[in-house]
Amino acid sequence: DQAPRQWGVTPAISHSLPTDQEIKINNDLIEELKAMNSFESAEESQKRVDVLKRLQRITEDFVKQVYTSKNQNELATNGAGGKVFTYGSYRLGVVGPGSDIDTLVVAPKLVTREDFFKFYPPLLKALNKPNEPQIIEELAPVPDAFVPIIKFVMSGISIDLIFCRLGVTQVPADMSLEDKNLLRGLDEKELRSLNGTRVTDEILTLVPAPAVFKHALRAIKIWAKCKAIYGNVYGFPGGVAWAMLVARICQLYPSAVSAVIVSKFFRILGQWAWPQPVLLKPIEDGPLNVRVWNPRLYPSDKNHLMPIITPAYPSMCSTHNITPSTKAVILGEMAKAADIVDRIITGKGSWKQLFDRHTFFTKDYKYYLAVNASAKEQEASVKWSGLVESKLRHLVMKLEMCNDVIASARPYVKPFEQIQYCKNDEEARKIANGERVESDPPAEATNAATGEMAGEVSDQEKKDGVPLWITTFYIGVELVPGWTGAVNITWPAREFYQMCHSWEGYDEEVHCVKLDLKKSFNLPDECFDFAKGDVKPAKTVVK
Ligand code: 3AT
Ligand code: MN
Ligand code: MN
Repeated sequence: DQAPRQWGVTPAISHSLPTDQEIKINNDLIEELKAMNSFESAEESQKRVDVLKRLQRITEDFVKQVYTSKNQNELATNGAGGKVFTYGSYRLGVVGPGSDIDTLVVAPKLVTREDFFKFYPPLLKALNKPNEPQIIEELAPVPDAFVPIIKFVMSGISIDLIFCRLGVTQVPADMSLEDKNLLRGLDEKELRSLNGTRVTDEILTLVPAPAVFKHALRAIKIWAKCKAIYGNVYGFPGGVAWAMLVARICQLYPSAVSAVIVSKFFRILGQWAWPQPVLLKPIEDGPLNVRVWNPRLYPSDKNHLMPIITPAYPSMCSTHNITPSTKAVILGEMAKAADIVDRIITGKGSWKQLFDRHTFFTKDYKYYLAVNASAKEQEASVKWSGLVESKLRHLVMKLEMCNDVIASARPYVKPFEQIQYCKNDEEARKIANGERVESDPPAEATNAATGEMAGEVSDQEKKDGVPLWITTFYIGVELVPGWTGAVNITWPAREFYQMCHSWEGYDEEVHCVKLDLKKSFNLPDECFDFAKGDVKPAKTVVK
């Protein structure tokens, strides 16, 4: 007999085939995923396939146009090719009804990023014909982003389109991005653009049974979102990190069904010897002069608390944002989930219990710090709120340094957006700074998640008013037990303001950031999903 193949860096824990009971519980899990609307319909999946086919044709036209504009001969032009790759949840096979498609355009070396931003958007716009339903909507190129991107909606599906050129003369339809020598000569933006596809492609080759992996990952992603522990910028694992964790468990149980993977997931990772890294394969060396994750070489890599390492060269830590407090929250949720899943596996509980909604706003804290980032223009607001968001976990750490008063602090993983129409600039300034104004201006609070309007604003008021785009982030604040004095956050606030204000794009005429410490019963409605049964905390009357 041949020994079974080893997946990953250690031998499997068990090669056991599933029992009848496990198969039944796995079917229950799939049913629960369906009930939670995790899967989309066959028509919706077909629509994604059609959209991608269309993007492939546009990509070939795009490359040809660039070649022609650079006076290339017909032979070179016709052979140049161009290919659309995917990454993100679509590539991993876990898209749900609301997911976007994350796509990467790869072109031969003659085609530059500037060409991409010059030629590609007009080709998209050309799909829209007068007096017909618009195929392309919300077209938004962002050439100066960390990863330059064109965002748009095509046939109703959100698309993130990024670009990379390779040092080759042809990009044929069967091109693969596996060869790390393709990375030679690329700039940092190109390397970052290529990374998503290379990592997701490789994850899929490193799991024994992709279908088992995909269902287990769907379950874990829903669980992490229900517990509000999903989101890289906030100090929690993001989609790719959760995928790698699931993949590692699949490697340890190559013959298991998804339900068993989910149950082992919480025990094994909840008791993992962190900061020992989670690896899907040995870390590779490569041809570039770039950093590969190595705690023995780089002191900053040694600080990673729960390192989850991407498999594709150059390997990186996908979880460098995790802090001591988010780590504690993640491990706490894993321990609770492990107990729940033990009951499910032995037939004493149901999957629904695993996906209970968090109680972040309804129960968990008495104090909440609202971080309001506001701007007078929409475009400025997008960048500014992103900047403030990226500094939040530093604020959390600063809050936790006030450990005579604050026991712990935890960021909520989603921003809330609203537009307020103010009477004039002076009022806008006051509102941005959290000062009281005589009469509250009408607020058009659009809940980012539901799209619901909180208040009606007449068109006249909109026309006359000065719009203020406000994005609010919340941090739950737990005080030291027995603390009854004032909660003074002057120092962390000052440090945080300084950090935000030192952004190179900061303009005090346009941007404002303001902290506002609230008691739980003063939280606004936007924090609650009443349809899901949330009950707002009430003010307790002391007798
Ligand atoms: P959805 O099904 O789309 O909700 P997803 O995992 O595809 O889940 P995203 O589309 O947000 O999530 O992200 C796909 C990948 O794009 C994940 C990450 O590698 C990259 N990415 C997303 N947002 C950022 C960002 N702000 N900075 C850098 N990379 C990002
Ligand atoms: Mn996506
Ligand atoms: Mn995306």
